[in-house]
Amino acid sequence: MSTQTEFKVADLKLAEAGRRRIQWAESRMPVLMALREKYAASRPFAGHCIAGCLHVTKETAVLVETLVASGARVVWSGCNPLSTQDDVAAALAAAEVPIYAWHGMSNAEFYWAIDRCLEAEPTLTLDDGADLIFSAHARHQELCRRIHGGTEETTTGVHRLRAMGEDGKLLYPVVAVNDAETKWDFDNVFGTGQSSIDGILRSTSILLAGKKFVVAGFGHCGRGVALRARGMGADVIITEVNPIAALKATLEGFRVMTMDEAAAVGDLFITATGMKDVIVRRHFERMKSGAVVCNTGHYDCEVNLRELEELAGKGEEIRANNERYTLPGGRELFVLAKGRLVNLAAAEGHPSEVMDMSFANQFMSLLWMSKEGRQLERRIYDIPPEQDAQIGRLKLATLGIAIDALTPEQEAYKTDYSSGT
Ligand code: RBV
Repeated sequence: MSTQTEFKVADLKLAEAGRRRIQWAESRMPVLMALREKYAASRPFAGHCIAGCLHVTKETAVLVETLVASGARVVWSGCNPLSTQDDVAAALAAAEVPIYAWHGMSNAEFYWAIDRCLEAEPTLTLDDGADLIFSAHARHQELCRRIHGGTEETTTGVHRLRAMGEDGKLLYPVVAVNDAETKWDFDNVFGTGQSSIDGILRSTSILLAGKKFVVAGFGHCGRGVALRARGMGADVIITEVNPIAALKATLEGFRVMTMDEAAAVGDLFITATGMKDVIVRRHFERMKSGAVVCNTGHYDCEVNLRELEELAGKGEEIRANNERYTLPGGRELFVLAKGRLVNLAAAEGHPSEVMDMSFANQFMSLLWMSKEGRQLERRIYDIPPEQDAQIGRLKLATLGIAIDALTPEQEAYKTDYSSGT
């Protein structure tokens, strides 16, 4: 074993604290740990190098170490400048994982870290937001010819990669992990719901009960946040651009209005849209003094902070992950986590229990691609329903929950078009 693993983290002395947090996550991720146990002997990833670009959290560390235990060489960078948990990064570096990630890295350092991972000549890539795939395509095309495939963790990344695939620009196949039922119906809804509220509370400690809580976007993530905020007694308002999503929100009992209307009434705003410029100058101009603004979408362009700075100058940090902007006339607005993912920057990201299923999907998708070799088409692949069902069954078993099974007669009845009423 090399004792000279290259890495760049904030402070290696944090490794012990990081290790304790990783152990805590392991105790809450039984599906991933079962996969680790299952593949530790056969080491199916032997000979593969997996480059990952995904939030460096305690849950991600459990995934990384499961891939290593299954025979892979793994190199890692964070997928967001503010989401790296420095103690976890230190623990991975101490365990000889080449990792290039620290909290607060600049944009230039972010791409520097990705390039370090690509220089390791991966055969598989794992993304959250597709920055690694985009970088490989833009700056390391020769490498793309050797990569068997990649995976993508999040909605925004999948949207962009599907567009790239449709334009015939993908140089290697990608599995859309985000679109697995055992991912987006749980991670995106319950993970985002809880962790976003967690980030808001850690950075503000406000009372949610009675607050006008504006959620922009009623997709999986926005719905998750809306449900949890309502559960805490907030008066939740939804803004949407999609008529079906707006109707769903209405029939789930939420008030729906435009952002122009909501801007004047909201106490707290959270964007979960995947779209840029959802909250812009004219909205800031209408907001009440004291309003809190944050984002839980993948990129930091949903809240246009440049336009806020044009109105109010630079923000002043008044507590961790909370900056005050004072507008002419004295009105104050508060922005959390610099408009980046509030759940990962101001809290710890999604709870381990949901990441267990998301990362089991990551593991199994990478395993499938490693077996298929270079013969797959250069397009986006969906998770096969059997994989979803298998992960669902495993998760239920770890929760000690039994379900019924159809009899053969019932199975036949499902498709029996002659049985009538
Ligand atoms: N996410 N990861 C975590 N605790 O490791 N929390 C959230 C974690 C992922 C989640 O799967 C989502 O799709 C993505 O972060 C958004 O960047």
